[in-house]
Amino acid sequence: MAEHESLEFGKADFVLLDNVSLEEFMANLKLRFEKGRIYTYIGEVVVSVNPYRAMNIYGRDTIEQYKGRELYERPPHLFAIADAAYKAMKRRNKDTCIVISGESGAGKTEASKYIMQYIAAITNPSQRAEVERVKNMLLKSNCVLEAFGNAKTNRNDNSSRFGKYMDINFDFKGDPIGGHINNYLLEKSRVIFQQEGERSFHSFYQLVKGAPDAQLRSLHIQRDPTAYTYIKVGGQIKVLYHVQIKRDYYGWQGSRDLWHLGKIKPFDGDVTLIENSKLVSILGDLLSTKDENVEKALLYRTVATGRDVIDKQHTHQEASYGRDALAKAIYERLFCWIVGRINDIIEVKNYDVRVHGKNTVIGVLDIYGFEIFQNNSFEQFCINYCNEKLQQLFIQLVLKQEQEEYQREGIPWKHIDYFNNQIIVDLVEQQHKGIFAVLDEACMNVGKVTDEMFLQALNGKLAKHAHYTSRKLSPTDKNLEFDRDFRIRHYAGDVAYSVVGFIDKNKDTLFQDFKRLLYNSSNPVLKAMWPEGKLSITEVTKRPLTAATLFKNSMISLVENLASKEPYYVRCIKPNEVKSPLLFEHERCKHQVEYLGLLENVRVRRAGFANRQIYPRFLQRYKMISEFTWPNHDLPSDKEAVKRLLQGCGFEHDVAYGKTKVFIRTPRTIFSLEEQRAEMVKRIVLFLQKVWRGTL
Ligand code: AD9
Ligand code: MG
Repeated sequence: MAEHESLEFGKADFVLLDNVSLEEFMANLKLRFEKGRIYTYIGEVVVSVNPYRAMNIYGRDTIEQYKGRELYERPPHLFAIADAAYKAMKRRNKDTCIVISGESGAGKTEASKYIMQYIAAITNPSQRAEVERVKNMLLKSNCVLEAFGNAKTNRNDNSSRFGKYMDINFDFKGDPIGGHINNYLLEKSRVIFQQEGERSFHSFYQLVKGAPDAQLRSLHIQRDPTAYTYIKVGGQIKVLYHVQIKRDYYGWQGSRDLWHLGKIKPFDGDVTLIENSKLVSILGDLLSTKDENVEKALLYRTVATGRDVIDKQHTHQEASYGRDALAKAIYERLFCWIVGRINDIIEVKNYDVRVHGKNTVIGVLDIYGFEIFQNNSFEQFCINYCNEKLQQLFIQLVLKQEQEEYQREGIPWKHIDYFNNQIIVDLVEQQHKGIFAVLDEACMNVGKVTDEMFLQALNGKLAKHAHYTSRKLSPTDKNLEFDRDFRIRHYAGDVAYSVVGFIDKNKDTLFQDFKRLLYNSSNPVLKAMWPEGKLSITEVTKRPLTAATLFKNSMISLVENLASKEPYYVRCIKPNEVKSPLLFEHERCKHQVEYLGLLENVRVRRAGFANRQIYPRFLQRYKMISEFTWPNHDLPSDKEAVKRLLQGCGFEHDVAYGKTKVFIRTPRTIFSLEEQRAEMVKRIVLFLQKVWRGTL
């Protein structure tokens, strides 16, 4: 427990509140926010409130203060949690992960960057060149991925539109030797459409504003972003941070392979481009393929009818659909390609486990936060489902397993209630009955299935579900404005989703003609992005997995991966809707504290134990500090020996004895045991040295 700060700043750990009530929790959170203390602990969980202003707490001097320290020795900070994860990995050879959660704009991405910076700053004291290279690449990759994967939304000016999980690999010395990034579902529909007040991905505006004239000319791009339909839909073409954009642009343009991105930029969103042969020839040039092939792919579709293969002309609507699908797919594949290139550069090389020992991992997860917009579609549905999954993981690891373990070990325990969102996770992902399953079934049907038919199917299957409703099921509900909406009661609030576009987005069809077109490009990078283009029309038979199924599978494996590591949590809170550094909107914050389950977290933590170890392991580590156990004990069991040891040290009041494990309430006790152990180890070494030298 962090106790060192003056009380003027409130309690540094919510566990120290006099009474665990929502009122006291909120009063402490507000007091600390107003005093500029944006971080507070719940045991080892960091609660962070977005300050919306530059804080002078991330510099070199602060890093030095946290390096190698125990959590409760310094004021709460992200650096302390990063250090704890690092220490656990180094001391105990454990894979750890830092899970950062909170709604859109709460500060997850910023937190993940500070954590990475901290880890980079405290490692590689001997300045090995290869390690420096890896660290550099890990840090720089952020800039590139943010340019291509972040955008201004109505919730956040720099909103992550993809999920990111980054593993950092460490060698036996604890220095970073590589890494790997997994990216999750990029919101590619943004390439062709933005809600009012929003923008497309930063990269488009950075290119238009930042690239030198000659480069733009060679890409046939004008400086004026209003010339491009796709990036002005949201009406927010104004570049927000001109200076920064220039810097960012130069940040990623250094990676010369990325340049072909520019080549797709002029892909303007007008079907008239077919009428405008100049645009077709620009596209042919930029895609390194023949003009007539571009035109044909945009206007025709090759279909197999029995043994015959014919070219069927698109209707106006089909052509528009195909053009948009192509633009989205090119951007998405480019994004994945960039991630792949970064992975090539940062992957662990030349590491021999037999020589260097096990390499361990710290994973950092920064996803898109829970979001509610004026109009919510398939993308919001996926993003919010992802947040449900992470909340479920938190519940499993922090609230549920903890309590189950006390019960299993026979430690007296009064159960603490919490809302378990598993019911909502099931509502979305359950086989046969879940929303994704119903959607997939609708997409599987031959013949024309409309979004409305999908909604009907949902209504039929889920009419009785406590977390699902729609206009049809609740006709008098004033919060459901449209017939086309269904509403989910999420852990973090109610969201009405418009079904319009669900079927198309889930099928995610891209005509094979486009894949073939790009596979046949003479640009090797483009070609490599479209391997399926190799197949001829008669060879393409297998239906690809739907977007929902792919996303669901990737979320399930993400959660499995996180659960296999020792988790550390950062819970981010957004203090207001207007990005103000001063405003603490009480109701908004209270709502987040409630849905994040923070109060329950305090209760479990407060009644619980910070540390636990099975008896033999505990003895092995600390037996040298007690005469009863060193070098061996003669007590009937390890449990008895541990009891004697702890009694002897005067820690009896701070521990409980389970069936197989000893439970220690405060970290301070562990810290003290560690100190005594270090002292004894030193003495033993000195003693042995004397014995060897024969001076004893
Ligand atoms: V989203 O789910 O990707 O839409 P995030 O990632 O939770 O969201 P982000 O980290 O992007 O939010 O923070 C939003 C903005 O808040 C940043 O652009 C900063 O302007 C501001 N912010 C967040 N954290 C800090 C901080 N520690 N110090 C200063 C901050 N400003
Ligand atoms: Mg983010």
